Amino acid sequence: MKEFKHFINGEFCISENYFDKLCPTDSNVIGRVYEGLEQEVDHAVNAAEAALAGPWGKMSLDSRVALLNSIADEITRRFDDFVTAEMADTGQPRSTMEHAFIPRAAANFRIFADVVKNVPSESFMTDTPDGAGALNYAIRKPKGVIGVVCPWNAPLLLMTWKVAPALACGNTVVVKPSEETPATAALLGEVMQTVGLPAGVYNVVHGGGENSAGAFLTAHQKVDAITFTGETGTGTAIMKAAANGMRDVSFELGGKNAGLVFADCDFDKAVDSFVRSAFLNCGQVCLGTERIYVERPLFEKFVAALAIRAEQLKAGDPEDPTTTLGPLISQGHREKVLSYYKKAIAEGANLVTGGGVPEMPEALANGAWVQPTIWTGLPETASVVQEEIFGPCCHIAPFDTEAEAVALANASDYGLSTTIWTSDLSCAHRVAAQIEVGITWVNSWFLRDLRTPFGGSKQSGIGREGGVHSLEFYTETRNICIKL
Ligand code: NAD
Ligand code: 6OD
Repeated sequence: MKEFKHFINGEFCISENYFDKLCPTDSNVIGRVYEGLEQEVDHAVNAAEAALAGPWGKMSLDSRVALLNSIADEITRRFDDFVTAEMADTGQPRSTMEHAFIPRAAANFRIFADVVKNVPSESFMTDTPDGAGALNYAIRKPKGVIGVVCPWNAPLLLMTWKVAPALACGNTVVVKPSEETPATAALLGEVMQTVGLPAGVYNVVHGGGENSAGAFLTAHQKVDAITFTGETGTGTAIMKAAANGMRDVSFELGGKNAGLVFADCDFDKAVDSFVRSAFLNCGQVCLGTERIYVERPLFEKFVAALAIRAEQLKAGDPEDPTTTLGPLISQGHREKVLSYYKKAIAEGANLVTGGGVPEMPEALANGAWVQPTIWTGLPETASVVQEEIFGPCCHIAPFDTEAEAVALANASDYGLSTTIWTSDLSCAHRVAAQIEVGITWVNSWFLRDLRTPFGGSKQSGIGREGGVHSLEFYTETRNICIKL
């Protein structure tokens, strides 16, 4: 049985408490996860604080950049280990890991090595009454110890999306991975040892949220800033903890993302894309589409085409190359998703496809499987249309005018992402500018340039990360004014 240990001050260690890690495909125990409490969090935060005063704090930018690139190289060298570890934790197909999620970890380290090396600093010449003037210039300083609290849906991608810029800026980190997905954060500890990252710069404490490592980390007064990806409700709890001590936060939270399909779109490409945005990772992608609005002339044809494609998805063993659909992360999450499947019917939905649990071979019968599901016919007030489900499901409704499409997309407390499908670029520009989200894709989805601002509007987040936007969060900018 595997053991998932904490990684503190450059070494793997265990603690008294532990819990079982279950495999989502069959609910068998695959490992023991050590649970960090106050003592382990304190140990990690103290190590992270001490590392700031050691060789890491004094390291030249060039050396830091070289280390980040070595981390990327080593992740690439151990690509298969990361793929296998994350497959075991999440149960998702090998192809999803190999193409969508794991390569991003190395890319995250490379991009922020480039950004931090090339970002210019700001300067202003100021007129003064004596005519000599003054020169202002800004310098960036690391914020200090960063608490990184992560979800389970794309564990390595989302964790390195925060750890890479934090380290690029000279901070140290204490990572709290999700209790559901401990493997790749621990494996990254091995990478850090191999490349010679100074002890205490990268620390991992496993455990849960409330009354566990997550809450202890975010409450710790030596944590200077907190970056979090997860549910909006958890973000609220973390923000309260961060208020104590006036610590900065960066939040990437939940979503209820809309897709808009105009009648003039490239139909086949649109359907292909919605198969991904609704069902990739078994619908457990924050940027995924759970509400689709289709211009009326195309509505019936679109619903029928997406239903056929949903029915063609093949749930199964993640190692089987023909598998295209994994399970949900846990039985607990399956209960939540199935409760929405029931609610949809109770609220009057027309069930187009799915709605239950697929029949699986005996070896996988106890896994957290659900069918990809499509509904139509619900009012906009239905809970299935308003609340984030985070499963392989979507509601599809027709619209008649551009203004109506915009209003429907915006009728949500969330504001993470939208995908618009049209061949009329003027329409795309007009509509995109009106949608209240952090990111809008036109004729694409999840096409990422890591230099661009990423984050959510409304209840989907606070702040932006990506490119120089990450530097804004992971550094403190100080102005120096020199009277000439
Ligand atoms: P979650 O909020 O339940 O848990 C996320 C992390 O927070 C876990 O590590 C958990 O242990 C920890 N946590 C829980 N309670 C805590 C507390 N009181 N104090 C400190 N830490 C605590 O989220 P999840 O279920 O792991 O992930 C799914 C959610 O994440 C969905 O809502 C999804 O939309 C969101 N998400 C958002 C983005 C984005 O970029 N906006 C990306 C991925 C996932
Ligand atoms: O691409 C990213 O940087 C990012 N944060 C993706 C989030 C995916 C959510 O499941």
